[in-house]
Amino acid sequence: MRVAALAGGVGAGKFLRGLVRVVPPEDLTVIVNTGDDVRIHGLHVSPDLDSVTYWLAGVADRERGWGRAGETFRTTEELRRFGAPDSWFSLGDMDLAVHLFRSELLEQGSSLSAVTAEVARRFEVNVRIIPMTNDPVETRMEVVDEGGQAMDLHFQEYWVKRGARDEVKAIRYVGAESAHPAGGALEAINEADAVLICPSNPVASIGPILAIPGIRDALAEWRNRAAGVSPIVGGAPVRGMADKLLPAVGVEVSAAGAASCYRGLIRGWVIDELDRSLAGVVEQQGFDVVVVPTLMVDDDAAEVVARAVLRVALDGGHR
Ligand code: FO1
Repeated sequence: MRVAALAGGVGAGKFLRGLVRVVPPEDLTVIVNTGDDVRIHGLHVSPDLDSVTYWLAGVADRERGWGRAGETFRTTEELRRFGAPDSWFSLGDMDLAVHLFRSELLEQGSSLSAVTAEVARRFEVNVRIIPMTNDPVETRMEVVDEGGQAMDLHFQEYWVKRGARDEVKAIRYVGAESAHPAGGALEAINEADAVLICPSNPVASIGPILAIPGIRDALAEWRNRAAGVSPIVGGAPVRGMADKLLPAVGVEVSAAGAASCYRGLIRGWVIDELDRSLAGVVEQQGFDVVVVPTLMVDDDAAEVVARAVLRVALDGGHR
């Protein structure tokens, strides 16, 4: 069975570990958000591509979510002592190796797709991980600070540098409208038996992927075999900033609100047991619903979620 999955960072990484217990890794293509990509100390950092790779490789830090387990931050600490302007962003010492490797290959003319495949190979990950595009796309946040000052920030400046303290007015995926899907992305969707949306932020993670011309249409065309997992449980994101970003696009912070971001794109939606009372509301929006425990505390829990979303993508909902 061939499966294509749209993915952001940590939530996707946890989920995909469950999915590869159900689907052979070589049958799985993961299309990953690159709107969060950022230049730090002159290096190309791709947080979501790296999170997906690290989780699938089994080297991710489960508590922190991003970066590698057993990581040290000596270089970042030293850069902070230097007063390096980008040292608000913590790059682990082992993680840094990936950014150096990626940046050098990109500079030599390799595509992000090629570098991503090379990194996955070195981590012995057999899943096909592809960036949503090889073109530059940047998620920008129009915000207002505590003093009423308007600012236009890179997503990582909003999230990491300023700790998501600003009020979000609008989100833009700059460059998306003229970007092309990376080679293999549309084919993976068109040829899949099931297309899945990982439990990732609909605005910061999946929104940029759907903004790449062609991807939304491909999903819509195959919506009868597509389904997603709610990243919102009990009215709050499992982790991350969806509670700040969904209201900015006029969407309620709930499993039903998150589903509404994908109306016309998927048939099925997996929600947590805590949100069972919302199942009817989600069904009224036209989705088949499956209710399971979605908190992926370990790979066994992630496998339950993976089986549930595959079931609803292929056969419809069972409550
Ligand atoms: N998140 C933080 O909150 N602080 C950091 O310093 C930080 C560094 C970082 C470095 C590499 C990487 O792959 C991810 C990193 N993240 C960090 C996570 C990242 O900012 C976001 O959580 C994702 O972009 C959202 O998907």
